Amino acid sequence: MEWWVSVPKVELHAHLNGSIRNSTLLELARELGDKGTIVFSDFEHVIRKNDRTLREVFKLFDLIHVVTTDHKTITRITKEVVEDFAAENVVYLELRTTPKRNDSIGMSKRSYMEAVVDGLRSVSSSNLDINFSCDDLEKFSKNQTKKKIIVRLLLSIDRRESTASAMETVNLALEMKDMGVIGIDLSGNPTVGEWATFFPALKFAREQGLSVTLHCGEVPNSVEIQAMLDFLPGRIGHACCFQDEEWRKLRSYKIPVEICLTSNIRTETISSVDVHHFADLYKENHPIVLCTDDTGVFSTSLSNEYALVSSAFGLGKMELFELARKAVDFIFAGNEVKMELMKVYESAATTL
Ligand code: 6MZ
Repeated sequence: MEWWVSVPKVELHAHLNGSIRNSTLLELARELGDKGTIVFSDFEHVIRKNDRTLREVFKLFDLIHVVTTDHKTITRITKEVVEDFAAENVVYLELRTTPKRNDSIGMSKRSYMEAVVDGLRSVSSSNLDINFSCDDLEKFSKNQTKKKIIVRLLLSIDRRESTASAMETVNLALEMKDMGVIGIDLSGNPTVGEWATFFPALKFAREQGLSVTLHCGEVPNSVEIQAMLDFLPGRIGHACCFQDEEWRKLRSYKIPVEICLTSNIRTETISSVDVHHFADLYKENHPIVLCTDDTGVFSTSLSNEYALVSSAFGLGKMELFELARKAVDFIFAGNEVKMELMKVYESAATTL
């Protein structure tokens, strides 16, 4: 097994519907093709395409949502995505997803999220133990026989949503705190929507004790990027299209950055890995965490992202281990979970 696979890892930026296995996506599409709901060959062509611009990625998400958005499927993909992360030794996962309403199949944002939680519940098996609620952490940490993964949920607000819809998502997150929901993410096509639309809901979320992470700077937009940084989110994702003033704010506010190398390169948000801002942020010791974004859509894995950092920037084993370990500082879960993860890294350090 490659070393990066065996090292314990923390994943903080993973979108549920972007992390579906290709095999599952094709199976679901084939079923809908057989029913005549979609044309399977068109779908297959898009799924199998490797390089996509940012615009094409969002078209793909709309297509993915056509085949995944019913309760049974949401439960299934949640289970599979968690199992896939656990299989490559992700020990803590913050999984984000956009609660969806679809009246034609009786789906509300709440029932969508309940289907996600059902998926988490169904993960436990003979060789894998999951913890997704703070209540059971003590019992979970005592069980030493199985592989373990701690999962917490972030609810995403899609940039296509209105203020009222964003507020509904925040209220849902508050209602579902005891089911492992700990925060809010703002994501979706960065060329759509206005910061002012989401700001009231994000501000309310933070006032109510939820953590907030923002997709920030996937496209150039100085006014929005600066407003986002001044909001002082708990973390931001991407930070690709920053100007000098935005870098200055990011550094002075010390906002942790979720780095998604493969995603940024595949969507051509960054022209090549050697000019990626990872290098500068890493050298300056700015808080960063390696993440996947969408393992399915970008055919990557967290281990692959660590391997990429090693080959592109020449980081050795100890440096990569430290990078993985430091991610614990930036998780949104509380101290109890942090302590648990610190124990995992202490024990892993003895085997280096
Ligand atoms: C912005 C992204 C994204 O929520 O249906 N999403 N938003 N930038 C990205 N980088 C390329 N990757 C994924 O997962 C899919 C949704 O996550 C957001 C988009 O809103 C996409 O529709 P869920 O589980």
